[in-house]
Amino acid sequence: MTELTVYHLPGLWGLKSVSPFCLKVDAFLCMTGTPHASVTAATPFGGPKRKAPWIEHDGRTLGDSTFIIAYLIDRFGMDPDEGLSADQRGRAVAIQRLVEENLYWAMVFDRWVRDENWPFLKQSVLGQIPSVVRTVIAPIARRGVKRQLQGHGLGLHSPEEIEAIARRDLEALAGMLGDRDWFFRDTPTLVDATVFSLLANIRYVAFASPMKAMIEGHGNLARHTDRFRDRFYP
Ligand SMILES: N[C@@H](CCC(=O)N[C@@H](CS)C(=O)NCC(=O)O)C(=O)O
Repeated sequence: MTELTVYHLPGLWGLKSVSPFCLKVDAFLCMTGTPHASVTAATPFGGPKRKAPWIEHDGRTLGDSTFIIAYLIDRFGMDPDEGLSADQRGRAVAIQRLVEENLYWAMVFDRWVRDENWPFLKQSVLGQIPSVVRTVIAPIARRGVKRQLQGHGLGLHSPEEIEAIARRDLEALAGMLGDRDWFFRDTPTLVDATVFSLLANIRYVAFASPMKAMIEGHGNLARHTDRFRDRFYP
């Protein structure tokens, strides 16, 4: 079997990566014990879609965390979602969309738009870029992310409106988790990795975010994040 190489954005504050999508792939690799080499990339631009994470395996390069995980399940045969019902699989997709297509952008807003977080952003997400280059490209990257936020639509809202959107998403997640340890059964599945990867990137990092207090306010979500970290990143 040829070696699997996984490229991810830098890690900090005890996290393997400050990118939720990279952390999710890493969490999948931890859950399944898939052997691999892990490479920190300074920028996402080496990836086939100019986004991180991406992998190289068997002569092919593949981007997008969901496509990567589907490929690895197919190639290595280890599926944390094995045995889930059609209803659970459907809810897993809905939760993933909530987390990755909506709540993620509230995190992006906090990190890239709030001025107080700008020094932490340069230190973490852009932390592996040589400082002379970083000075030039950091403001360009910030303008690009602001354009992405506008294109998504979230960036058209006020900070208060974004906070309200995030509050609703977190309430929904807390409601779905309830008093269970994991979303669907007594062992973690992929959706637990997906939720962990974003919530850990809010809770355990130096970025200021109103979502930190919201998560603490939902004890079950805070405990879920700690539980996943303690199990897979002791
Ligand atoms: N749908 C993709 C999203 C990946 C993504 O947005 N990665 C971010 C880092 S968290 C990125 O590389 N952004 C760079 C950019 O958009 O220019 C996945 O699941 O991998």
